[in-house]
Amino acid sequence: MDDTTINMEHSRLKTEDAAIYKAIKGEEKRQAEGLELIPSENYVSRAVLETLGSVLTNKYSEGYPGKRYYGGQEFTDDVENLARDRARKLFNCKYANVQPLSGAPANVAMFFALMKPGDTVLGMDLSHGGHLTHGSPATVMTKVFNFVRYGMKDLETGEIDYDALLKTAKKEKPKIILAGYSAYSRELDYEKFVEIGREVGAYTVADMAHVAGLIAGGSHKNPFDYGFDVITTTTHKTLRGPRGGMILVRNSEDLAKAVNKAVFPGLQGGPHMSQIAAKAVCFKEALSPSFKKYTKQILKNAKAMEKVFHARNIRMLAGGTSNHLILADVFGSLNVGGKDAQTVLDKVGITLNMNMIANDPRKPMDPSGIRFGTPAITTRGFGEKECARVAELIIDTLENMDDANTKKKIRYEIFELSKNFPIPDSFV
Ligand code: DSN
Repeated sequence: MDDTTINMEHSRLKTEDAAIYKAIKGEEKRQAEGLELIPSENYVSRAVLETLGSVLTNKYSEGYPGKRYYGGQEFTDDVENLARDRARKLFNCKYANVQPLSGAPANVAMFFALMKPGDTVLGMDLSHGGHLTHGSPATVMTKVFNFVRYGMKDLETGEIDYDALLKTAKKEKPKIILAGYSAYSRELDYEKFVEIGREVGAYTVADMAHVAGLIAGGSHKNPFDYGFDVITTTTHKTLRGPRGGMILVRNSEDLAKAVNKAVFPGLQGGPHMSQIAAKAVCFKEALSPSFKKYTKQILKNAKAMEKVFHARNIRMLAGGTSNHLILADVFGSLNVGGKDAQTVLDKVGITLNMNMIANDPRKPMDPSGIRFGTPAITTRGFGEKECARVAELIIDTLENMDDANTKKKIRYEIFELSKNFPIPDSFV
């Protein structure tokens, strides 16, 4: 496909490392000719890509602007200051640390900034939509801190059990109450979290990785407006920036100092300056009026998909969506396992991921659910009409798993849709 704007020349790489060049070209084609529905993925602008490939990658800059351990920092200081200023403006807070390499290290640094080993965190249960780093026994943090879980009261509405949360908080006396998720499709009641946090003397921290863009664009509530102390995030999901993480502090200088120390030298060495510069570019894009429009459309598009799933009687966890993602129980509704669903949809050009659902009778490597969302296809220019059609095609595929002819027709339709909505290269 020649008309895709993510097609980059890479002429030097082509002659000097043909194997990597070939893999990149393959990935470009895969991204251009199929639909990306993994809700944590997106397409960055050409400006972000160019920044990632800049000479900033050559530089070591341990420390923070004005206080580095190596010379030659006049330009890297500018870069990091710009990234921090734009982040603070975007999320309405006093302090920003833009050095975390990604979301998991951002959470690790945040834990060490706010707690001592043995302290307790109250985090959302993974099977109710929480994140691995919020206390999954598979993570090393559970050997250092004590994680206690909370979840949904009603799986069909997604309502969080705030009474149980308060009761557990009073009993467990957590240092941190963590609000945030990676497979939950509703908005959280931040006011309630802060109320409970204040009652038991815990810090309130939001991990907004999935909804950072929705918050930046004003389409979702900002936890800081309700008194949250700290926010962690990635920058590459709805925020549509480079892979990376960030920790924001609402207004406490002491907390901001603790966060800085925990990131460097506590956890990381030299910050990745090309990533930090690319974060700054993405923040500038997210501050533009068109980004607000983009995030509103993400939500409308998810609603359009929800409508089709409702109409065709496919069970959605939490009863549907109020954000950018849907978690559908395809095993319960269509007797198709999540793994098979992911594989067959990949073949017709729709990429999404299998996912555990609450009370899942199946295993993580072949769960009952699929998780999908609208950030990337909305970047591509899809509106409600196209998203509703994609939802129909997902269900058609899963209802015709063994029908080669139907799958061939669907693959062709996806190919045509992708061609008509090339990946854009600029958002300004
Ligand atoms: N892996 C990310 C996701 O897909 O939601 C979260 O870290």
